[in-house]
Amino acid sequence: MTRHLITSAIPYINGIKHLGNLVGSQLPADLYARYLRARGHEVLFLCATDEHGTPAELAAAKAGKPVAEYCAEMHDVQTRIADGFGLSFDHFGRSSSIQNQKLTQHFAGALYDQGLIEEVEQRQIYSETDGRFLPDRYVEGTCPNCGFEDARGDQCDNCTKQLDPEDLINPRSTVSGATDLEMRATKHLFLKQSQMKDQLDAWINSKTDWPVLTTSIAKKWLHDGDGLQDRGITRDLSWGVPVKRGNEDWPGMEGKVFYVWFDAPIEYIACAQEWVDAGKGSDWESWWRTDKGADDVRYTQFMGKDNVPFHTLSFPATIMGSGEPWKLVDYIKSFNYLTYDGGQFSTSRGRGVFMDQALEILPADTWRWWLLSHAPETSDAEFTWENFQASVNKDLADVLGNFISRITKFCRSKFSEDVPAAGEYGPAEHALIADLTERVARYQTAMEAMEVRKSAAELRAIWAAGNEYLQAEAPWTTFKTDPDKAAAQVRLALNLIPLYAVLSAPFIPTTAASMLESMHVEDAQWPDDVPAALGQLTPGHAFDVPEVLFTKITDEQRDEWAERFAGVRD
Ligand code: B3M
Ligand code: ZN
Repeated sequence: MTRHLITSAIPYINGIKHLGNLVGSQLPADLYARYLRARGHEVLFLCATDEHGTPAELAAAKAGKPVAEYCAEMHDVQTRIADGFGLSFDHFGRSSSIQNQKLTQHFAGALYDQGLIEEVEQRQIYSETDGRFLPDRYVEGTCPNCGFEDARGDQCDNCTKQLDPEDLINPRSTVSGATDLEMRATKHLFLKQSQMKDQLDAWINSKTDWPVLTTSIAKKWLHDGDGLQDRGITRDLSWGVPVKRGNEDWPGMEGKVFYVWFDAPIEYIACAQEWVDAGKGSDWESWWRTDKGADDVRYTQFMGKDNVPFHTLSFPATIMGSGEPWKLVDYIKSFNYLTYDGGQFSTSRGRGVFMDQALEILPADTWRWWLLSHAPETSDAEFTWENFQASVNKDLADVLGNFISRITKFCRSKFSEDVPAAGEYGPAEHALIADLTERVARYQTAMEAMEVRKSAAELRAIWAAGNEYLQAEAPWTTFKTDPDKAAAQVRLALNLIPLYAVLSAPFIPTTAASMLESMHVEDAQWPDDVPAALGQLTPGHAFDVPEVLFTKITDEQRDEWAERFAGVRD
């Protein structure tokens, strides 16, 4: 059994994520974590909220709250929603944790000691009233191009011209409205990634088994244009990890914090410390330090394609550059985008379904199934209400739900709520067992390879095999002439339910648990031996006919939701 470390990209704190965010990182990571646990592996599955940077400060200001308070509240909100979706994190941490602060400062110190950090003089806008340097987005004024009065320091929203803050006429601070701004010299830290280009290049080239989506993005950044650029890793914000090297102050860096993309991936490591400090585990170093046992760990990361450069280049540069024995990622599974009904999801316009809304209207398993079975793996995927309705009604209600309800009800009406004892299996039963044995092997192969859509398709085919068997053998007809044979057919069909539950649990964990509960199966095991697993409900084993597992989506609901989530146009 292998030890598996799994991380999902950590969602920004500034608001509730939409379904496109969910399917691009947290949900497939959860699928994989649940599958590996079910196969008996030791798994540490970590995620966190990404709490620093301008977006967090701006969102807090908009909410009229101190940023620390805003982040704490939003972390609770995101935790609740993650629970609602059944995301089985071993720990859901916070990048603003003290553990991450210390570790980020530690990495900066180590990189400095290795000669990989350069101090660069820059000129930047300073606000006397605010007593701070202002990032570009914190300066507004009149656009020199079109005269728009609320142009931002980085861009004019009216004419879209890219700007520098010193281009603005009558510039003012968005923090205080102050106009006593001036250009001043200041220093920033740069990580000399360019010096590590060869090392990173060799590392990426060694990853021949990675998805093309992942390696092509990494190679583009390594080789296109000017190649790998040195990267500014400090910002003039008050919210963030204060710039230090280890425990020491960094002269000239007073009042500055690390850039959010510098500290966010370090949270993957700090999160393991938070997990231990929260009393949920022990020995985080055995997961992260190759000198402390992490050599045996297989580390897999999940993320949307926009996050790939940071995980294939910047974060590995941080780790490799430190000169310390930290664990590097073994496999990066990345995703394209999910689009919404012919366009993009839009937070500002409320377009598309957001995680909290999704849970308000339907059970999590419905969303999990649709999203995973349509995961944007080889290309972007599109959410439409028609497709969602069709897939829920067909796959979940007609195929899986109907199979279970039909066979349990039939057994109750003709025999009892116990597994019938009579009859022997014939050729059709043996053929079904052989077919399922093969299908389960194929499903496992797809799951192991993290081929999400393919896994869903294999699982759906496993469900369908049960329905086809019932359709062909028709125990309700057999019963009229040969009740013993019908009893054997029912016995096998009932045994499919716990098998389906265990196989389906990574996709639809809540439903799987209630399937096992109605079949009175505690402590269900993965079917390493499918024929044996299909004999686990022995004659006389009691069960209950389950409640309706999946309710169909009506045309009225579909149309109502399509309208509700279309977004307000501005
Ligand atoms: N928070 C972006 C995102 O949520 C960013 C990921 C950080 S992963 C270290 O897509
Ligand atoms: Zn303009």
